[in-house]
Amino acid sequence: MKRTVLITGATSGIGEATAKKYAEASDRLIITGRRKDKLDRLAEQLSSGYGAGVLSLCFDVRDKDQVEKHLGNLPAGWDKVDILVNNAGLAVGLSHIDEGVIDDWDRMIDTNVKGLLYVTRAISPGMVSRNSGHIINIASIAGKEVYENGSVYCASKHAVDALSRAMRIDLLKHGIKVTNIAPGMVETEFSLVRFKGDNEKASAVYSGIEPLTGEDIAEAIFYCTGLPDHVCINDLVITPKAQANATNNVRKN
Ligand code: NDP
Ligand code: 8X3
Repeated sequence: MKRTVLITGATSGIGEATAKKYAEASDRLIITGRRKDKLDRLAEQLSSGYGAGVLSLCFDVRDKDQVEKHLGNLPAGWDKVDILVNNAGLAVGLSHIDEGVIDDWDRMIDTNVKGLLYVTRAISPGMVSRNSGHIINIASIAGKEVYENGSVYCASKHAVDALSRAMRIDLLKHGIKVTNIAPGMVETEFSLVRFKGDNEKASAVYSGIEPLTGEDIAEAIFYCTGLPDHVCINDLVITPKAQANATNNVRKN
């Protein structure tokens, strides 16, 4: 049976690959993001390339009124979300705590933590009323460990990790599964955003390493949501073979 899958941050990287993965399986997609051109292009690809039903919603997850406007009133036929992938997120900047840029901190906390909460608050009541659903939270290895210059991003992903564990308890009696996925290095637009558009710094992150791709993470998400109803994967840490954790990796050159 076709499932309705809502993916936040589907305009690039992990979210985009995940949308394609579900479309390939003939599921129905609600895709979101701020960049309308990218959203429109993806919607077109999903519907003409895969024949998928698509609802595309352009909004900023940091804006709770916009989240409520779009997700609190999903159109008929789209209002029963089976799978929510809380993926929209970002790292902005790298700095020691005493030199941190407060606007960068706000962007990370507002997107990664508050945005995820607003979206979950809008979608989870429907799941509760139907006693079914699956929420996938895209956290990070930065939610398992901390590293120099990454304090606020790491804190925001530790919050996602804690929210995954806590929402699993709250939603347990309603038959809703919660899966936390913690990727290591994935080559997407992530580093370009972290380095504020500096391509050279962004590509250096992946030099000499075969990083994960958005498709690798999409595969894992899809797997977690395809298991028998009584099985719930709680937490997955996924790194490239060349990465042991946030600070130890081997590079070829
Ligand atoms: P990308 O930068 O490629 O994708 C991020 C997505 O989030 C985009 O679609 C972007 O869309 C969306 N987004 C960002 N801010 C907002 C916002 N305020 N409102 C709505 N959408 C927003 O990076 P990834 O695919 O790598 O990142 C996806 C998730 O994976 C993030 O949560 C990230 O923290 C996490 N992650 C990434 C890792 C990596 O190494 N790449 C490793 C571990 C976790 P738009 O700009 O159109 O709004
Ligand atoms: C992204 C992975 O190691 O840059 O969440 O924090 S890392």
